[in-house]
Amino acid sequence: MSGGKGRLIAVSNRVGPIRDTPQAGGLAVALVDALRERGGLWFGFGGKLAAHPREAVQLDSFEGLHTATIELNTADYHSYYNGHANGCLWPLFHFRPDLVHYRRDDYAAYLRINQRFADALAPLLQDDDILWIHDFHLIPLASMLRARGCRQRIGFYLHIPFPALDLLLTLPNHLELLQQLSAYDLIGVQTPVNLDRLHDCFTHLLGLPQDGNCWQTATHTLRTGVFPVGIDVETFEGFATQPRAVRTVNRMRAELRNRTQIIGVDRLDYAKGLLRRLEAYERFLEQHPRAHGRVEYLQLAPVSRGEVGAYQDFREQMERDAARINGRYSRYDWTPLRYLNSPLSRATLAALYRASAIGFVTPLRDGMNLVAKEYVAAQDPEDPGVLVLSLFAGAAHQMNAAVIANPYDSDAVADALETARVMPLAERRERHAELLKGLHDYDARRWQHDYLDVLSQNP
Ligand code: GDG
Repeated sequence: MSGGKGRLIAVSNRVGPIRDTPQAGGLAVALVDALRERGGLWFGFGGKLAAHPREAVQLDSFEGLHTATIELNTADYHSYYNGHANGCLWPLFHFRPDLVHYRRDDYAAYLRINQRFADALAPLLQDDDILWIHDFHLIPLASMLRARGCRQRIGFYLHIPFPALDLLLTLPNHLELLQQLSAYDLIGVQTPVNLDRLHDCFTHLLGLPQDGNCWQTATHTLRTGVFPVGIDVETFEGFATQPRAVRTVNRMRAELRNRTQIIGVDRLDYAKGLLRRLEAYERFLEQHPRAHGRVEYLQLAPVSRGEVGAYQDFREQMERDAARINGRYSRYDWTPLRYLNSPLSRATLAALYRASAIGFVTPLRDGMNLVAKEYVAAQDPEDPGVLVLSLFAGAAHQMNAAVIANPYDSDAVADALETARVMPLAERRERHAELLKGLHDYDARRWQHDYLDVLSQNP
């Protein structure tokens, strides 16, 4: 097997768009950063569905970023993406078995789409390429590439949490999933607790012999490791301080008239804890009448996976709860909550983070959560805001200087908001400096270097 001097081939469900602002979604943002830095090819679905998709791979390049994309069959894609990936694996891996819909037909489509990826990708590969496959949509891909004779080194990175053994057992094909994972040369996860859960399954369900982070399979040595995803800190700081952003921040501050702005930014997804977050904000308003008229909560929640049933129900409930809070507390001169579903540019987002004195990030379960990191990077170090962060975001493992709260305890989250609201400047600066140092120490570059270094080394 070859080492790591060749091209980097990054593979993810969706590629691009490479010419526009990246869409909402942490994976796209992190991958573009990694490929720009290292060079190589980004392979995946290009966004065009058809009853009879073209076999040919489309190649494209823009500012040093090369892509190879494929078209997919419409019906298969829906079963694979809305069905097995987002209707079964996503809720299961986020500890929501109540929302899991497993269907054999969806799983068959998931395998067919992965076969299609393997068929299109295998002929593009050179002997010394190194492959980095991303996320739960593509778990079987390494085993399928191996079946087509590919000998390159292949790594997998899981952006979302790995479930506890008991939960994984509820998946009818859990053994197959673990065998598919064991075909990789390296599996990376976000935090040590996810690694422990993965190890538990390898030991107790596959019975693989272990030596630290090395596992002996029938064919090769599989390695595992923790590689926390970081952001490109300088670029984000740059967004927040460019003249247009500064004008947005100033305008927003003038409109706020000394009110404290709380900001939440999440794909509209039940795992992000938005319903509990609204409940906690309502609790905060109940408990702190003096804050009425003095705080405003801006929640940005671009619509995501709108074709999956669980997301539609969740969206309706969000709208009801947001309306209830405003109905209960609004005054003619104050609206306590603004709730927006349309996506914004990254530059506007950075300006909004900077204009907000509190970053409100309380997922019920999250692989990492890049919003927590972006919020910190966008702050003015002289007068920084405070991050309120869920215990169950992977980011909490690295960001101890945030105000950490349990998202299932609405009183504790309400307390955390009040702690953040009244925190003295000296403490805000101290916490921010520590958080910012952590972002620099583990940024996007470090993430991809650490991962690709291990993948390139011989076990
Ligand atoms: C997965 C894991 C892990 C959001 N709204 C807008 C917008 N965004 C951007 C944010 C951020 C990204 O989307 C969201 O990233 P997260 O990390 O919070 O969450 P997921 O999308 O669920 O990502 C997650 C991540 O992968 C990386 O490993 O951290 O745990 O679930 O970058 O800024 N961007 C723009 N407009 C918006 O309205 N431009």
